[in-house]
Amino acid sequence: MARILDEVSRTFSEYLLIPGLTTGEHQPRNVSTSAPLGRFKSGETSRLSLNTPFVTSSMQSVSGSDMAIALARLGGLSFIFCSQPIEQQKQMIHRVKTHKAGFVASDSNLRPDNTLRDAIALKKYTGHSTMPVTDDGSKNGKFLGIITDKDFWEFEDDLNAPVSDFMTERDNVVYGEFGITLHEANVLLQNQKKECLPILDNDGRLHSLVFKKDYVDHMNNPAELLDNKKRLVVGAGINTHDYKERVPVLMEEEVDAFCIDSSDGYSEYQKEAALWIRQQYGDTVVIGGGNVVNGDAFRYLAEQAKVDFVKVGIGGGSICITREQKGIGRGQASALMAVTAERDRYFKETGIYIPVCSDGGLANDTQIIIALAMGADFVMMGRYFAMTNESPTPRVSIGGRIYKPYWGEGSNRARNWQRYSLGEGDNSFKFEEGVDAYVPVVGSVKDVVDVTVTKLKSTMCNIGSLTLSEFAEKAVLTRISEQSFVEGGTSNVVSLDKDLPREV
Ligand code: MZP
Repeated sequence: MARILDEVSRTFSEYLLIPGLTTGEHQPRNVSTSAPLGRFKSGETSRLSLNTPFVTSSMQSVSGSDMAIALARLGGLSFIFCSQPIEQQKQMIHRVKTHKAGFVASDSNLRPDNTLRDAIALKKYTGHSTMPVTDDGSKNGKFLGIITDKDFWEFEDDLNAPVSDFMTERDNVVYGEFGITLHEANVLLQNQKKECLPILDNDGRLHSLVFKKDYVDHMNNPAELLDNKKRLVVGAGINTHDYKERVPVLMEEEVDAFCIDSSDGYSEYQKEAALWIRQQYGDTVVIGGGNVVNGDAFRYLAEQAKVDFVKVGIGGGSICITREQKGIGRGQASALMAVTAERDRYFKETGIYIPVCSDGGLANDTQIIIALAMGADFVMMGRYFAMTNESPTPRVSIGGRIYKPYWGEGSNRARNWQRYSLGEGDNSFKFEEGVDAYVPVVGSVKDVVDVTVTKLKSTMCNIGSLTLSEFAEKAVLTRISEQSFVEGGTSNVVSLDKDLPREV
């Protein structure tokens, strides 16, 4: 007969943290948000750690190279999506690994005969106000000049006029020659008091752009996650169907971590895939498994599959309908607590620590903080990152607001049958487990991560902790009633944000 667990499935919004003693040393500047990614023995440290405990979902609408570059620069990690041809995924990893901080490929380019109207539309589309003009409008075309939104007046100038009438022509542009170091480029920017330096090759073609703001950004990003060759760290999603072809190709790029991407990871297929990779590549790469929602599954992946980290979560993702479609899953908080409890038992028994990742369903910063307090070593997020400028989807205007498409890997749009199919695989895709949606654009990855990390550090100080492991050890949580949930919002006041119409 079926067994019914005593516990009700619970989610993060049902809990609050009780503050602990805060002392003088508990200040955000003293707090470390470093988190292990790979398994390690008691007394040792993980061979790869995050400086910021956030990773991106391996999803088409989330994790391309721009996202991976932006997040690694902030100390987190992206798993480049695997629901694409192997060569294409390799190219994305290549871009991250060869990313020279500071030299960026231009993604907003115009031809000289494009109109001002085109320039305005392009700026709205990419969010970038500096647009090189090349002979064919491509990012590596012959460089003819540059136009920024300071060069014209949108409501005064003739929007049908060509950009060539308004751009600064090449002869008047300060540029750098290909081969110049980043330091030299920054000195040029500083001496010439410029915001942007185009880099041209010997034939006068545009190679890349160097921005003053990136230099400032770099100085403000001491958490950057680099490998031992000073390249950005990047991960890749893989599946249990074509890993024998995919993994060797991705390893040519010296990818740092794999995450076996499956909606149900408690399977022999995960074990076979993880052991095969380990046999081929030893400990040179971190291997994560999942997703699971209970202690038995954790132990199976830890003991039998020997994975480095275990990912928790079935059916909680913002675009996920697995629970509705198949009746499997578990409230994310209950799932996470069951798995972290097993991880701690396993550590006590064996002296081996296996990091746990809470994946999906994190609807706001508070829930991220609660997940880390419940013992997640790091969190994986899709929606959170899909909303940023760096996600690989185009911006669309709906009803005057800017959105980006965000779709599940189990949606008809992604058709990632490998993530959901068991056994030999059946790519006929008979039913959906994810939806196709839109999310509002909220700014850059840096904008959102900075705010979340600031809140996290502040809460860690409230609990009296300076590291994430201390945070989880000291955390005391209370379940809340519906009434205390209401009490937690604004009450008995007229809120300028919620209750009064805003002047536009
Ligand atoms: P969220 O951060 O948007 O709430 O959830 C992202 C997570 O949902 C992913 O990391 C992945 O585990 C899961 N996911 C991705 N696609 C689907 C689907 O189509 C899904 N059902 O559940």
